[in-house]
Amino acid sequence: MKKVFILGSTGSIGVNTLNVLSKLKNDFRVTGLTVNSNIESLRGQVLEFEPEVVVIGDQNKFVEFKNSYKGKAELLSGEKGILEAAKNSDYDILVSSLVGFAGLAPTIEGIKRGKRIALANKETLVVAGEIINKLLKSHNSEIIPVDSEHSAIFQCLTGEKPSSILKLILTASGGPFHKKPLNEFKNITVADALAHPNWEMGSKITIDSATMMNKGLEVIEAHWLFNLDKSKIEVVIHPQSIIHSMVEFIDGSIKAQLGLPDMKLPIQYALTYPERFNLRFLSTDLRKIKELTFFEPDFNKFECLKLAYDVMEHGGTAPCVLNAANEIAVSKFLNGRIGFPDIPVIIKKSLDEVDNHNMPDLETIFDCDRRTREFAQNL
Ligand code: MN3
Repeated sequence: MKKVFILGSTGSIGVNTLNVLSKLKNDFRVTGLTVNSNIESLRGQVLEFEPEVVVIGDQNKFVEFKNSYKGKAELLSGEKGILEAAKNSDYDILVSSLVGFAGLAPTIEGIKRGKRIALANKETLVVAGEIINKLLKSHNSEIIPVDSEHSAIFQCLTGEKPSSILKLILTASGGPFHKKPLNEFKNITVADALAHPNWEMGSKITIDSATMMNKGLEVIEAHWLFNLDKSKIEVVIHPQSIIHSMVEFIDGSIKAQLGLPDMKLPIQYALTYPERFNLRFLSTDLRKIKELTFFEPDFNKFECLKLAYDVMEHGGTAPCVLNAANEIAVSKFLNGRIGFPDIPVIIKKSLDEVDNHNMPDLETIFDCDRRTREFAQNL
């Protein structure tokens, strides 16, 4: 019986994880859940899975939940509570599915305990990849990617030698604006940007998909996860989202992983690896899909993707600045304070103005994140 702790259980990945686990109750038990403020959904989850510890980020919601809760779970609150639970509670697998930079600190607690990390929070590797890789080694912990592209590559690489890899090919749906001309980007509304053609996700990652920053973050994530130079990581637009990513080997062979765009598959694989468990309702009928097409990404139109490649060149805290500025820019766009084309502008200005530190330690990264947010907020 494997014990699972879920960071962010009412988000899109968290809900899908519980969905998967509800059918694997003979092999897995949920021991911990954390949410930010959605205590309405949390109540049902707690009733069904009876975790030992529950953390609620928002203080008011914590009090509200505590006053009506009659179960036996230990209740904690705030960022401190999340860290404490990640540090001390009982689990074998940490599902890291908080949104953004907030996922970093609790994920590190899981790594330091030598646990398996089912990683959906790509920002952890984007801002602190080098440090994370060192910690994984010294604490004998492992990351199994949940991000569908990285799960695909991970599956393609099973049984292969690193020296056989020619390049990784990350597929991207292209988002809702793949065909829209650049001069119309200024008219894009929040509703337009939130209408993703293939995937149902939270609002932050959906906007990231529309700007293609999501793919940029994934290139950086792949760089650290698979220890490959950025020159060996390519992006190809594949609007059907059936091929989740590919690996080309030195003999010209390309391996791809295919399936319907449903996060349950990569989530379950990260939990059960190296085993595969039944998930047959996800069976893909290629005769119905008929067509798989591919295009080159337009780096002029999707500047965020280019910026992500650029920060890998600079290294140091540049990816942290990119990520923090992007989080602020996306929230400003969602609040109607800036236009869609302003997102890369804010990121560029932040990269120009916030100073870069080489070989940062964790403290430097937290400081860089704070300073960048402040700077981007005031733009
Ligand atoms: Mn992805």
